[in-house]
Amino acid sequence: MENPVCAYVGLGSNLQSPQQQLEQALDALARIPGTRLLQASSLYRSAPMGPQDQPDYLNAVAALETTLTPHELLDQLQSIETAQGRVRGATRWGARTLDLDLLLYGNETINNERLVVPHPGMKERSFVLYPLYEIAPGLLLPSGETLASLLDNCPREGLKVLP
Ligand code: 5RU
Ligand code: CA
Ligand code: CA
Repeated sequence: MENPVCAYVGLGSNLQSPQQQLEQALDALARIPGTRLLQASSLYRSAPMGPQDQPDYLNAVAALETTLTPHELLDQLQSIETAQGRVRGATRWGARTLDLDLLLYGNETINNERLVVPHPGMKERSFVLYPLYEIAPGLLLPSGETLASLLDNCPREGLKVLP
């Protein structure tokens, strides 16, 4: 396979059986053409950050190896969201059946109208950093920052690993 890169994807759900949504999404990630699912974190439960008038979230992070371009991978992630009933409502940051975020794509920095990588919010979000640390504790970001240093500045808050 040509130039495979490691990509990390954040998964989130707080509607319609979130645990099933995340399990189904992991299965769908494993079936993306040109892509292997290398690792998946545990599932984590937390209170909503941002707008709080919505149910608690389940989150996880997956490591993929892919020969797709970042935009091809983004297209695949969005089609999985749509297949699992994602409805884009009027409210920003509202409840959703499935949210798949491209967190990291190799060591690349991407900034265009469709895609910003590393994912802008990830450095302050415990529900991203702790699951990511579970599967990639030695990770270095394109900026040169270590994942461990980001975690030092990110309280765990109410983040719980699902039994
Ligand atoms: C503002 C602050 C807006 C943090 C957002 C999730 C944010 C969430 C999620 C949890 C959102 C974006 N809370 N809030 N898990 N997404 N726990 O996946 F994340 S909306
Ligand atoms: Ca998203
Ligand atoms: Ca998100």
